[in-house]
Amino acid sequence: MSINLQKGQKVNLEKNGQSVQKFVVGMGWDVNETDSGQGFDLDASAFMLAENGKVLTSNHFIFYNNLTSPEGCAEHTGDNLTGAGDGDDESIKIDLTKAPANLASITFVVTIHDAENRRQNFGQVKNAFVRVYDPTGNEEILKFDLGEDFSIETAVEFGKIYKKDGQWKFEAIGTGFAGGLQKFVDKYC
Ligand SMILES: [Ca+2]
Ligand SMILES: [Ca+2]
Repeated sequence: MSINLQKGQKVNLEKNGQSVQKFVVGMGWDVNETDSGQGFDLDASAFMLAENGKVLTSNHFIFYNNLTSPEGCAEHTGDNLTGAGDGDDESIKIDLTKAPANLASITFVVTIHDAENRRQNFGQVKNAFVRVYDPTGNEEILKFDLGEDFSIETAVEFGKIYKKDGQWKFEAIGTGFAGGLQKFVDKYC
C-alpha cells in the first residue's frame, strides 16, 4: 500500500519490509496556461550528491541534456514540454544496485524553464507531486502531494533519497526558491 507523505516526513524506501533497489521517481504538475499566455515548461532534474553535498561529477547532474548517469544508476526518461494530463509528467528511473559507493543522496527538483522571461512561477502551478513506484507491477510505494503554498518560486526541491546507516530513505521536502534551475546548479555543482 502506498504511503502519503507530509512535508518533512522521512520514510524507509521499502516494500513489505524489504528495501527497494530499483524504482521510478515520478513527478507531476499542471499549469494554468491562461495566467501567462505562453508555453509553460517545467523540468525535473536530479543531483547525485556525495557526503559533502556536491555532485559526484558533472555527469551526475541528471537533466534534459544529460539523461543518464555514467554507471546507469539514474536515467531521466525524457523532457515533457507541457505537463498536460494526469499522472507523471517527467520521471527518473533509479537503480541503486548500480550506485557508486560514494553516493550519499539524490535530490529531485522541478524548475520552470525560462521562467523569468515568461514571467512564470510556481504560484501558477497546481497538483504538484512526487511519487516513488516499483515499475514491476506499477506498484506505488509512496507519494508526496506538495500542496499549493507557492507564489514567486521558480525552483522547487520536491524530495530526496539518502542513505542512513546503510538504509536508503526518502524525505518529502517541497521547498521553493527563486532563481530557476541555476539556483540548484550553483548549490550542488
Ligand atoms: Ca519539461
Ligand atoms: Ca500534469
